[in-house]
Amino acid sequence: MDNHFLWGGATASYQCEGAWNVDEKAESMWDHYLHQENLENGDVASDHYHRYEEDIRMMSEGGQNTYRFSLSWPRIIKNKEGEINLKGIEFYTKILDTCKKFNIEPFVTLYHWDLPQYWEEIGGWLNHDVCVAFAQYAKVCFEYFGDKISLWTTFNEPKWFVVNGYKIGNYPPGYQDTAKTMQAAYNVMYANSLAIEVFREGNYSGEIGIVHSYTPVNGVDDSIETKIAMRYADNYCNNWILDTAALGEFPIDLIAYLSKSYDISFMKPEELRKIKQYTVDFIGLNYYSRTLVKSYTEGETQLQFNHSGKKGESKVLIKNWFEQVKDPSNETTEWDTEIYPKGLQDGLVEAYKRYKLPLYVTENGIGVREDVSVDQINDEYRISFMNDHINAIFNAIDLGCDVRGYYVWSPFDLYSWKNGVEKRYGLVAVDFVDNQVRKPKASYYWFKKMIETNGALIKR
Ligand code: GCO
Repeated sequence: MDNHFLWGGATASYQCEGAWNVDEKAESMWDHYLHQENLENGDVASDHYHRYEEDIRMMSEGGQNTYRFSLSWPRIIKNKEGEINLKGIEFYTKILDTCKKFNIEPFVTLYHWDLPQYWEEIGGWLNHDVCVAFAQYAKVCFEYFGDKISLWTTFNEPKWFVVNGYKIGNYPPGYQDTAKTMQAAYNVMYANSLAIEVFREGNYSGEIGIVHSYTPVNGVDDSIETKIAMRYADNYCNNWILDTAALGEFPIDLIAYLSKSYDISFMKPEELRKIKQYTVDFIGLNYYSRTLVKSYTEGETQLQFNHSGKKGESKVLIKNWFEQVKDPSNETTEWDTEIYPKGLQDGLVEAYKRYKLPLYVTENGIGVREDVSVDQINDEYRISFMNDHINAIFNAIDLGCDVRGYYVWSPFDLYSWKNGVEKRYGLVAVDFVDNQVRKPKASYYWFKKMIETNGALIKR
């Protein structure tokens, strides 16, 4: 491992900050949706808004040299007229200064799903104007924080927030509509190119990328039918984001297929030219599991998503594309996610071959129900999960991939979207009931030692 390799953890503003209406922060679409549905929410979450200093200090004491976090658009921009909230600017300036104080390299996401509600009210990602608004918000961030940040990303996991929000309907805004899904997907990818344009035109220092929930696609056999299913699955799961962000083109066969049934006239030639021109410098891959497929047989296929959804809850019906299956011989998490470290190696190799860009593993971790009241939390399962996935990264590096960092999800326990706080990913336990007390788990000390020994601790 070279000495510049980044080792750290990743969070998202909504999942850790809390302080949802503090210091003139505007409401986000998640605040609004969870309040309205009366579901467990992130109003307080890990109270990182008030405890960031302790959290960042613990990262540094845990040997980590980087922190991936997101900026909250509604904390920074008060309204659709673009008024800047200086208190929001002040908060992130303090976070960045604290990172500096503890020698932690910030890796910053502009959008991790918390769209301002004032935009959602006028159509959100279905309203084309939001693309320009996103680029303007990005410019505010580049201007205020540009000298403190050298690794930026535009969007976190477009696939998840678009597919869950517009097709499955279990995330806000809760649509189940393919035409809307396509429109939102297009607007997000166009907004990505506009933000990159602002970054390039402004000559800000550093690099800008995108973060994708990468799931390499495997087939159940070598048949031609399975290969066709794999191609559909790969387009659907990966390529519409990464080909577009990195190569500047939506996958041509996907567009051809969709245009048979849907009106895609919203894809304007001049905008497609912009998408072609403004592509990313690097790719962040979030890896939780792979996708195993077979060809579609008959009837309606149920494609089951196993990330960020409880067992059997998040499903989408896709006709004639592919069928997702499970390999029963592999272990799964309590949330039914197949544990498959080899997929991370395959994904890195595949992405590097296809895009030839530097890669970061921007999220990887295991969500578990844990008793954090005990004195010492022995999360051996997390240690073994991390060991095997870091080993997969080492294998990919040995095979020639340019991988530059690893971010565990998450450095401390967070609120997990629709799963609330019972799904814990952290290296540090947060007592959500009693005073938000932080307590390192065994995995925290293991990670520290692993970093200090530069990976020598990894069982290969
Ligand atoms: C969870 C997840 C995370 C988040 C993350 C995705 O918290 O439940 O599994 O991976 O969803 O926000 O980027």
